[in-house]
Amino acid sequence: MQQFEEGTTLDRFLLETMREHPEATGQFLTLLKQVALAGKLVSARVNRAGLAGMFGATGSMNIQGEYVQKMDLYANETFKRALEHAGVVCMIVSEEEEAPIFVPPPFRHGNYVFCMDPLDGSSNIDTNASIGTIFCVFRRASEGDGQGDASDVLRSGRDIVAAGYVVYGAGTVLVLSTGRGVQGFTLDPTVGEFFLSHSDIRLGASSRTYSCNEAYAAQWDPRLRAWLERVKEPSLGWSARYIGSLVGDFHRNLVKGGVFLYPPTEKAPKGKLRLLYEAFPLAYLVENAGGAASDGTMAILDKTPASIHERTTLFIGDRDNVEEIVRALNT
Ligand code: AHM
Ligand code: MG
Repeated sequence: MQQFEEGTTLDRFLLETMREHPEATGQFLTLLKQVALAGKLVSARVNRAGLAGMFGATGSMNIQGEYVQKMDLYANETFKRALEHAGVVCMIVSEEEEAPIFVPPPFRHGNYVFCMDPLDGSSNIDTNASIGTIFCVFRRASEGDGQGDASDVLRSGRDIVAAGYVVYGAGTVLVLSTGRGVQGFTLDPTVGEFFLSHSDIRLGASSRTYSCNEAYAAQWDPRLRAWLERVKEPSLGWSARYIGSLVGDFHRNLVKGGVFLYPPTEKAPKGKLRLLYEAFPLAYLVENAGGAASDGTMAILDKTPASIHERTTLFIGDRDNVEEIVRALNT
């Protein structure tokens, strides 16, 4: 694969990457460009949230039983609007909407399916901590050129053709993989363009940082608790980092190394995070960066959701750390 210099624009990166696929129709390129556009719009709004009256809840609950924040709604609408008119998707799945979203007339259906958590970590909006949009893309599996159906999304994570996230933090960074490595692009807000800033992100084999909500440890499988106690032995030199925003915690670990854990708890016996639009995209990125993602029994990408909002346990990060956790849970 062609090497790109830091400072390369996202547009140039996408165009030159697509040249390696002369059969491409341009839909995939357009889809990714529209994702970047929506990311810029949400980033601008997040930066102004306190001034624009966008802090706080709307007063309603989403289908997951969580209070909907104003920014959740804005991000959901922005990504939908950016994609539905472009003739690139036949279906969108969003954490914010119970049913799949179809392209309204008069827009054309496209060849791709877009699954997203439009604003992950939204309970952190009011605190200025990192939040983000997480997404993955499938090529449609259903026949024809009408709207998509369940076969387009209830399928193995191995069918993903692109995944990424936009993290709105101290800066806005788009992290993307189309199956060959992972690249990070930082938004320069003065010119409104994403530039390559994290070229070919690779994880080390192991790290000594864990990210989890340790307050729930008493509810975990005792074997996992024992693993945690073992790594806390001072001579091993481990450290903890956790903000409670998956995309923020994951981004830190991707850049600096670390393992993220969200095991089942009494409140969330199947895990809290969603398979299709949280675990799948991050698992795709982590595997493309040389890391691993597991639910404790199998690789996340080998799973097939039975429903679009299915939840999963998640252990994700540097390969050896994830393998060690899985071993601990199975002995
Ligand atoms: P959400 O903002 O889409 O509802 O995401 C759920 C968040 C994740 O970002 C994060 O990893 C997790 O919930 C934190 O959960 P907890 O507060 O139980 O540690
Ligand atoms: Mg989320």
